[in-house]
Amino acid sequence: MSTFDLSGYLSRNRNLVDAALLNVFHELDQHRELVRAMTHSLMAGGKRVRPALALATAGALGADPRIALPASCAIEMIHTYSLIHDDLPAMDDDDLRRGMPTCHKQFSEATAILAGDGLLTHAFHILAAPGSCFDIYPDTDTRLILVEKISAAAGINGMVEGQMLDMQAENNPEDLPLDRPGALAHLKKIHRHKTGAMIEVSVASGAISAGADKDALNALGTYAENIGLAFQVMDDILNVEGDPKVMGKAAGSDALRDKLTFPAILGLEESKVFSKQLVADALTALDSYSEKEFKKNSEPLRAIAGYIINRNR
Ligand code: GRG
Repeated sequence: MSTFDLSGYLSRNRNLVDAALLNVFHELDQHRELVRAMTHSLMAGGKRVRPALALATAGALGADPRIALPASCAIEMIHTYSLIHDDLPAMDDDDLRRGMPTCHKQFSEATAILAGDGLLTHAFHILAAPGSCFDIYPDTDTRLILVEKISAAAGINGMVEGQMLDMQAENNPEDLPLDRPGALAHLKKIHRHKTGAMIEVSVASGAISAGADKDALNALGTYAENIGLAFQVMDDILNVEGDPKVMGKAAGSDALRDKLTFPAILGLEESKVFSKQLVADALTALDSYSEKEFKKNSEPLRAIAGYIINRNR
């Protein structure tokens, strides 16, 4: 039984990331409406899971975790932009996010669109020109690789495509496969893109920032792929458990017509078993990397994998 204090670890990392983000924004005029809208959402108290993964990965490879801070901040800014745009009336039309009014509710719809655009573009600016925002940062060649990987994960073959597939599934449910294997394969495809890609690139960015070798990148890639999917399966489980209307519904084609989710295809209990199997596979992947210090140093990564399926929001 591990005695690792994950909540202390996550809270220290959150402080590190929040301080670095404040540093990034310190350079900008705080009174500008656009900057206020960006920081309203960015500093609204997200869990900072993706930065924690990047920092924990760099630490697992024996590097100073702070080397992964530029990528961590960029990824959190991109993640926040995606939430701002996802909440817009044209998408999910949500009033609350992270316990606060959504960006378009607090400001205006047009300002929220621009705040998302600002976060996305400034994320790549800080990777290209980290300047005085960070005490340490990867060399120029490494930062260029980070720009390549993070833009690929966030963009048209990653998160944006995942959002598009999700939207199409919602708007055109009649086009979805209704057989269990077909529906499951399609749902995995949506979430590998929509949620998984940014989680995978968080781990990859920590590894790349730390100068990982090929074996480490492979083992960590499999770890990240599994926890990325587990994160979404758990998100679906939490949504079902928080909604009494869906709670009693059986898995199967009727439930699938409501919304394509893991509990709708597999049922609640099998979804829980599936999420546990994904985390077990993630841990097995970490075991496959045999570098001497890695087992000890990767304790935070193991604990985060467990947290992903034991969290309550
Ligand atoms: C608009 C291009 C575009 C993409 C949006 C990620 C996304 C794509 C939409 C978010 C919708 C959603 C609730 C997805 C479920 C999984 C998920 C990404 C949850 C939010 O991430 P957390 O739990 O949130 O890490 P915090 O607030 O803690 O950062």
